[in-house]
Amino acid sequence: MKTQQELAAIVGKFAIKGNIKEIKPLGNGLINDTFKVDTDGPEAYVLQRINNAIFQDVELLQHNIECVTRHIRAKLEAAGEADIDRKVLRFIPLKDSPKTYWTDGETYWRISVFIPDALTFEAVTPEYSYYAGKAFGRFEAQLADIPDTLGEPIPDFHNMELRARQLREAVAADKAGRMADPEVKALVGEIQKYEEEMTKAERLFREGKLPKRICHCDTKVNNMLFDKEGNVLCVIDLDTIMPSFVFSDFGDFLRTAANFVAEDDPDTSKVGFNMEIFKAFSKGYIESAKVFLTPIEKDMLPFAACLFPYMQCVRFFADYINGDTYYKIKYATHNMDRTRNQWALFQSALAKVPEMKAWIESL
Ligand code: GN1
Ligand code: MG
Repeated sequence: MKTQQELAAIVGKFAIKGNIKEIKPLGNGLINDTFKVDTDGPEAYVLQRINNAIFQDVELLQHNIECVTRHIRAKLEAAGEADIDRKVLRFIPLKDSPKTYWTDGETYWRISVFIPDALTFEAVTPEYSYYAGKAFGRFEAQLADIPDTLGEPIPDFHNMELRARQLREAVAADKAGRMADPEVKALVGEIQKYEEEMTKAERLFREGKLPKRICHCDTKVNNMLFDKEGNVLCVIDLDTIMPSFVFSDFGDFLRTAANFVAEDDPDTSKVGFNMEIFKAFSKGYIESAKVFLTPIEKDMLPFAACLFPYMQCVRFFADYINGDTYYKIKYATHNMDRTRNQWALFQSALAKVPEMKAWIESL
């Protein structure tokens, strides 16, 4: 952990306006460390330590983010939008270079302008889900004609074949001795029964039937800023923007927003897939995304709603079996609770596929 003085020295590398008044922790992401920097100048800032164990190519990552924010800003300007600084993130360059990150060779840092009077939520109503759906569909539509080439900051991030393989590798290595637990062993078997079905998007891609598009790939409900009236201001947490199936954004939003409880609630009897949220979100999403969505993408949206609880279950479970090296945990069995929760959500979503299909067809 860095001291206040050390954090202030890092902030001092960037071309911010004003003097630092206070630096305090912000939000609850599982990967990066985030702080709010208050100043005596006109704006406050968000300081982030980029987790470079996970994002190993920070240069590429910031390149992606700069291209995306520049492109969206240009679109907003062309559309004559007001208040653009609240609708797209703005990263601050260093004092002595145009780069938007600083490193001491070990840790990596960046600063963006803090968007004032914005709200984030860990849970949303159907009405807000509808706005969120419109916003993510619009985000993808805005990026459809980006001229730059974007890389994959985490290669094959949402590739289910890779995630299934990583689970198999974790089980085989059993680094933390957790395979001795009969519950763990049984759940591995249950999960693998669905592997064939849940990896079908990758096969369709190889057959040339399913496209990849620039997606956000971390559309958890708390990665979106709303204003006080419920309008979506912008999407944050842009590290994972990369070419992916549209299922990524559609599925990961519902994974968090349509669960009746948080992703780590240990009481699985409360977990379930909320169809009201699904209906509102998919309506909004399709309204904005219909300009580019192909029939196969649209038909597979119920699949996406199942894929993401499944994939996240596999990812949390592999991390648990590996001895908790990826996600931040607050207690020893945190990843196991997350795994059980996502498994229960997957089961609930699966049971609702016919209802989801009927709704999507009606839109
Ligand atoms: C991580 O950083 P955060 O908390 O927004 C993870 C997502 C997972 C999520 C699960 C780079 O997101 O993929 O869905 O935790 N991000 C990365 O809560 O792995
Ligand atoms: Mg986040």
